[in-house]
Amino acid sequence: MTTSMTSIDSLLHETRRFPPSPEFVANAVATPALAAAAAKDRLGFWAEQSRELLDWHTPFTQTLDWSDAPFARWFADGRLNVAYNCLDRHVLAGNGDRIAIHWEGEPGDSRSLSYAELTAEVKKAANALAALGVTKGDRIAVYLPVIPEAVIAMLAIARLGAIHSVVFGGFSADSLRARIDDAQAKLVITADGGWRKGKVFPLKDTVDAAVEGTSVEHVLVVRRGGNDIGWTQGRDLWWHDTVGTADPEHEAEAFDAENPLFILYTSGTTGKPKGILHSSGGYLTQVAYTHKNVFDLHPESDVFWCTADIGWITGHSYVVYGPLANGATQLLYEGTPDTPHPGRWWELIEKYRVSILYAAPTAIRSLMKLGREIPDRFDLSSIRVLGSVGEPINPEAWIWYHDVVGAGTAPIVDTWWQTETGAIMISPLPGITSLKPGSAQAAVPGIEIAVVDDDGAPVPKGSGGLLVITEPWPSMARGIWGDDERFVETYWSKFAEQGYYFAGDGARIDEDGDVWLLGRVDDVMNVSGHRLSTAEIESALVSHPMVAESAVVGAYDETTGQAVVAFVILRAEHAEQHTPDEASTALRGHVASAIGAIARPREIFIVAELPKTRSGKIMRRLLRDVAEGRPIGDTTTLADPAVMRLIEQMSKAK
Ligand code: 7RM
Repeated sequence: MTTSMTSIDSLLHETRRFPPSPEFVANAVATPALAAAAAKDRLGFWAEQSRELLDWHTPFTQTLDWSDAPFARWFADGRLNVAYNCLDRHVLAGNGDRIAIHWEGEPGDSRSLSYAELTAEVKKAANALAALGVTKGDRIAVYLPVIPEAVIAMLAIARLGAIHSVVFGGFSADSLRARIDDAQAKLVITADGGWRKGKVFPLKDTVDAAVEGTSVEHVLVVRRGGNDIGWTQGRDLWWHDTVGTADPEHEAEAFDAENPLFILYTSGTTGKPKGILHSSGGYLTQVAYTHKNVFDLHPESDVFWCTADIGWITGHSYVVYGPLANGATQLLYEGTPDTPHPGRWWELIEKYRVSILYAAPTAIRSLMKLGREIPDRFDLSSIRVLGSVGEPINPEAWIWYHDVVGAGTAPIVDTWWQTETGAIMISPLPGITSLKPGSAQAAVPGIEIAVVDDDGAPVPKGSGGLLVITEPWPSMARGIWGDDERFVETYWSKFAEQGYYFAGDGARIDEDGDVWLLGRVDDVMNVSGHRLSTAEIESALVSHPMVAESAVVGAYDETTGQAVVAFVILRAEHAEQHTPDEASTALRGHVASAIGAIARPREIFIVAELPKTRSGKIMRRLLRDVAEGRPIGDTTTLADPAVMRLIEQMSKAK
C-alpha cells in the first residue's frame, strides 16, 4: 500500500512556491513564536491557549488526563458554558452591536443579527427548550436548512448542557430515523422546508416519516419554506409560537469541560452510522485557536465566510463554534453557488465585503469550469485569505483560486482534518508558511503527526505512507456514541502498540517535511467533499428486490471530485425482465431515496460476477480500474481471475 501511495503521488509533482508578502507578515496573527511556544511545552501551550481564548466559570488546574486512553479528558476539573463563550461574554465586553451573522437566504431575503440580538434569541430558545423538558445530557436532533435558527438551536442546546445531533437536510427519512434511534433523541428541530436551487424542499414531511415509533416526544418547526405540511397535535410545535414568546433572560449555567457537546454521524464501513462524540472545553479551545490562527482572524474588521452546510463538521467548527467563540462577523448563506445565477458567490462576497473565504475544492472546481469572466464581473478586492477543506485541492484549482478569487495575493490555507479530529490539524499558517499548491504542509503548532509504514515506523522523506496523529489533542473525538469498542477498534487498534490515532488517509512527506494528502486508504468515497461509505450504498442497493449483490467504488469526476459507480448483480428473475438501462435507472433512484441524492450512483454496471479474494472480500481496486477505463491491475489474489475479463466485457458493451 505504501508503494501505491508513492506512485500516485509522482503524478502530482508541483514546485511552485508562494511566500507570504511582507505586508501580510507585518500584521499576521500567528507568528513563529507560536510554534516555538508549542514546541517548548506542548501541554502548557494548550493550557495557555485555552485560558486566553475562553472564559472559564471555574478555571481548570489539570490540562490532560490520558489515563483512560484513547478516551481523553482535557481541562477536566474546569467548568464553562459553551454558549456563554460564544455569546454573552462578547456582549459584556462591549461588542453587543457587532454583527455576528449576516444571513442571506437563497431567494435573496436577508437578515443580520448582532451579538446582542443573537444572544437574546439563544436565551429565548434555551428557555423554550427547557420548558419542553430539555436538560443536561438530552439528545436533540437538528434537521434544518442553513438559516439563523440552525445556529440558534445548536447554541440553545449547548447552553442547557444538552447534546445536539445535526442531521444534514439532504438525508432521507431512513437515515434520519437511524440517527434518531441511535441517539434516542427526544426532540427534533426542523423547518417546514428550505430553499435549494430555486425550489422549496420539504423537511417536515421527512421528519414525519422518520419519527413515528421513535423516542421523539416533540417536533419543533421553524417556518421557512411556507410549504404545506402535516401536523400532529400535541407533538408538533411552531418555533415562532414557542421560542417567539419565550423570556429573553436566561442565565448560563456552567458545565464540566468534558460535558458532551454534540454527536455527529459519519459513515462507517459496516453501514451502521457512527456517532462521533465531541465534548466542550477541549473542542472549543481548538476550534477557536485554529479559527484565529489559521485564518489570520482580525475580529474587528474581518468578514468570515465558511460555505459549508451546518450538517457537516466544517459547519459545526467553522460556522458555529470557532467564529462565534472568537467574536467574529460572518456570512451565512442558505443556497447553492449557482442559484439564481452562476455569480451568486461572487455577488455575496462583494455585497458583504467578505475578507476570508473557506470552501471545498469541489465547489472551487465547478466555479472554475464556468470561466473567470463571471467572478471578474464582481469586486472581490475585500478577499485577503482563502481556505480549502474536505479533499485534496489539485494545483490547477489552487492556482485559479489564488489568481482569480485572491487577486494573486491572498494566501490559501489547505486545511486537513476530520469529523473525528474536531478541528483543523494540518494547515499552512498564512503569515509564516511558504505555500505549495496541493499540499496541506504541516501540523498546526500543538499538534503532532507522522507518516508511517504499516509497522508504525516513520517513512523517509519523499515517501508515502499512513497518516497518524501521535499525541492526544484537545478537540479529539471522545468516542463513538454507545460504542466504545468500535471507537478503539476503528481508530486506535492499527497502531495500538505506539498509541497512534490512525486517520485512514494516505499521505506523502516531501523533502522539506511537508505533507501531501493522498486520499483514503480504504474505500470511502468523497463526493463533492462529502464522505460516503461503500458499505452504506451497497446495503441500500441490496435492499432493492432486484439486486443480488453489489459493489461500489469512487471514480474520478470532473465536477464532484469523485462520483459513485456501482457494480450490480441482478437476481436471476429480474435479469430477464429488465434491460440494464431500466435496472440502472431504478437503482440510482432507489439509492437516492434510501440514503440521499448525494449517494446516487453516476453509473451502474450490471455484471454477472464480482471480483473477490479467496476469503470473500470484494476487490474494489479492480473495479475502480474498470470505472475509470484503465487497464486492470494485479489480479493474482482473485479467487477467479477470469471474472475481471467478464466484467470488462460487460462494461464495454454498455
Ligand atoms: C473536514 C472534513 C475527512 C476526510 C479526511 C480526508 C479528507 C479533508 C482534506 C482532506 C486532503 C484536505 N471532515 N480531507 N480535508 N484531504 N486535503 N485538506 O472534511 O470527516 O468529512 O472528512 O476528508 O480524507 O480523512 S470529514
